[in-house]
Amino acid sequence: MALIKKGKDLWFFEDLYSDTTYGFKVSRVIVPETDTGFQKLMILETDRFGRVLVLDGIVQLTEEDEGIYHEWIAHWPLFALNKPARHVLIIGGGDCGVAREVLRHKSVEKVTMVEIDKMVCDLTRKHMPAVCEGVYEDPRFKLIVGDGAEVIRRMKGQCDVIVIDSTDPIGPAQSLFNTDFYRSVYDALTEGGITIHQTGALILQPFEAPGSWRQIERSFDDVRVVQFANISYMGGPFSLTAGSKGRDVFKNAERNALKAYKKAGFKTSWYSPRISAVPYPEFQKRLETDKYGEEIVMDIDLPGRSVPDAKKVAKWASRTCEAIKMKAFGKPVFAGPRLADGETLVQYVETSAINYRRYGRRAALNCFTCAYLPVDDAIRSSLEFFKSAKALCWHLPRGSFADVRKIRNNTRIFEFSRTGNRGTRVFRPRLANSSEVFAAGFPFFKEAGTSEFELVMDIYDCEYDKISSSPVVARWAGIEFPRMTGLKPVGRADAPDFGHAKKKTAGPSVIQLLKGGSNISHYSVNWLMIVVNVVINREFDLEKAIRRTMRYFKGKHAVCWLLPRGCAGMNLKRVAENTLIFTVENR
Ligand code: AG3
Repeated sequence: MALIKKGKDLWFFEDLYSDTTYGFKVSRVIVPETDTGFQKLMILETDRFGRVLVLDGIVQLTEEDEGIYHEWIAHWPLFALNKPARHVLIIGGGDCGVAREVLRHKSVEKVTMVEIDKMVCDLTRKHMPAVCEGVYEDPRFKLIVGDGAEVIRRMKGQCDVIVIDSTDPIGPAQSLFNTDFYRSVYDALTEGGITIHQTGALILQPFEAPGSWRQIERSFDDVRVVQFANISYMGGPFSLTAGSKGRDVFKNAERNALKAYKKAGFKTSWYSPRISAVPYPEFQKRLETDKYGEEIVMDIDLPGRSVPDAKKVAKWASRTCEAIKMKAFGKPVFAGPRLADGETLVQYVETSAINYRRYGRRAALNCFTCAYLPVDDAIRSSLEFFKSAKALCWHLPRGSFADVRKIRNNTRIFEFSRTGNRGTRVFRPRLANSSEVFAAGFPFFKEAGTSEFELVMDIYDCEYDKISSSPVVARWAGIEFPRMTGLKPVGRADAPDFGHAKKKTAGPSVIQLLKGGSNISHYSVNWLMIVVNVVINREFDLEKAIRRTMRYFKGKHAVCWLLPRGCAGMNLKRVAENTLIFTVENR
């Protein structure tokens, strides 16, 4: 599909996106599409851009503008260092453009390049010799043909800079975009070392840079996004994400660069130490604080004598959708029209779900979105709908990769009244140790009047294959979770495909109604993370449930909350003291 005849001219159109592309006129096909055993390679000649290297239908470089990318990805980390670089490792980069730029630094004694696909080296060397000019002749340069993810494990503490010049995280480069790989990159760096990775077009690949950021953030001491724009990589601003070993490395990056550049004694065409390393600081700020979603949890008293049935609650759900400006997806899910005590009703929305269940005369409401959530509007309209005077509220930042202390601080517990709006007192949950929660005899229902509770889990670093498959997540919700907790499923797990994953708003979602409550979960395939809410009126083995769930999805780290539900009217401070936040590691 990449090459198309237009009249008597031959045109190339890039295959990367299904709904947008760019193209150029080809004057000659130098290497017709060839299967290298790893990918499909093609080299084209154009009048405008010179020769162009294409892998799997995606433009990797053109002779005309390769300097922009190669200069930034090589010189930014090398000049940012607190010390002159001696050993540089390049993963990928078979065309040798990165190696060429790295070798211009006189301090560099050794450049090791690990390329999995030797045909990329051979064919670009033959047909685009200017890109690798001087590289193969330089005694400091060593090529290893092999898998970078494996070779790097043998290089502990040896490299000052590691440049990952890979293709996009589809095809052979997939193993270069996960946490285990990033951890081995960290281990291979010397103290004060820097790694840098190409992480895609900011706007056209909206989850790539944030995804890599979150993974690099977990393994490295500091993170930066470096941006540039060229012609080859369609889509305006393009990102490189860098990680440092050591806290203070990037702090001095600009100053180091100005000094080292002056001393280096060579000129660059595109890179400059005078351009701020972070041309879009607001974008970086957003990455630092971003979260996957947010949730407002409300406990309200139901006035009057009658209790709402499913029809009425479905109306609340659709009102809530209006209030928070979210489209409802599909029909509400519930066990029976009467909506008996402890029974849940769930309405999927564009990016996640809102739900209701009732215990006696109290209702436990949750409203979760993976987009901006107008919290006050959600509460106000719910109070209005049920004619309830007051809501006890927990506002939770979900899937925020920050430290648990920061997550605790961003968790707010407060009251909200129909007439007086938000109460002025705001409390935080208590930071607990998992061993306290997992101890035998942990009091679930310590507070008089609470007979149900909620376990909220955000599990990070899960395995892609586990969380992207609807049958696999449905099996966890419908069979494994009831088995590990002894909670009784009501009906089967509901895991419809609304195309969230494809649209990249979120992953699949799953509902399992339980006897006395429910288990609702959402899966973020882009951030390798899942969020789970279990509201229930009986105890179960928390440690078993959390650890086994982490094991099932191969998750490595979890941030959990435990909320006492159904305590509207209880002293707010006591509610906060009984609301716990804790982490669980599974390394
Ligand atoms: N490697 C990075 C190509 C990225 C293309 N991706 C994209 N346009 N989203 C280039 C190899 C050059 N040495």
